[in-house]
Amino acid sequence: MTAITLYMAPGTCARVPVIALEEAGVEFETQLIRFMKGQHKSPDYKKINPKGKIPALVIEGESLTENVAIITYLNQRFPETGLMPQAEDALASARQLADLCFCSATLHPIVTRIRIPQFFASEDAAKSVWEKGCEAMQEYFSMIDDHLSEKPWWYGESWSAMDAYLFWIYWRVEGADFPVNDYKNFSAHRTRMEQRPAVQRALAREAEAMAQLEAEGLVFTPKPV
Ligand SMILES: N[C@@H](CCC(=O)N[C@@H](CS)C(=O)NCC(=O)O)C(=O)O
Repeated sequence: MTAITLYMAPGTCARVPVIALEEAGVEFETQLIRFMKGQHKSPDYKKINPKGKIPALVIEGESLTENVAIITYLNQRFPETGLMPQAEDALASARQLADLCFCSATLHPIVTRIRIPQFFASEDAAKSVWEKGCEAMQEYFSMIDDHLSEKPWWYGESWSAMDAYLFWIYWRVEGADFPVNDYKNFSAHRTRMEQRPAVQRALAREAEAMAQLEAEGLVFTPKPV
């Protein structure tokens, strides 16, 4: 059996590999990182991820960071699980990478500005960071909504890890007052995601981690802007 550990925290983008691993049906364990204790910046954790970020995957003692890399690796390591569509050539493969990078490098930074604007400005300017973030996100939500207009999943009839990434992005900004209901196809995609047994298992793992943080008084709740 392959020993796989995923370092995660509930609500974070670690949801993407948690879903991917559940969908892949491989055995893995999660290790909860306590942000409120600064554990992600601790010397021990930095041995696993020197950038002090979640998620980190440890597989057979080797660590791997960055969602795009983790998904790409899991897809290559467990090809039979179909985490990403089979790419016919180098261009198709690079385009899949571009899709995942769109989530991590374009959308994720905007998510952060919408979710925790006070990390990017003084308290009195946080609202304008949130507004600018929402403005930027609208364009991309429209694009995603159009893309999903005639198909259930990003790549058509087959689910992929790209859908897990979009699901996290949608959920994260929904909880920060971004008007997600204006995007009917994306909203329907979210509902489809929630119906998948693997997604339900992933969310149950997160809920367990959240209950643990609650019990320890370590839940981070950003102030509303
Ligand atoms: N590019 C990284 C981003 C990871 C990231 O920003 N993770 C957040 C949680 S969603 C984090 O660990 N934040 C803690 C911090 O920045 O101090 C990836 O895609 O894995």
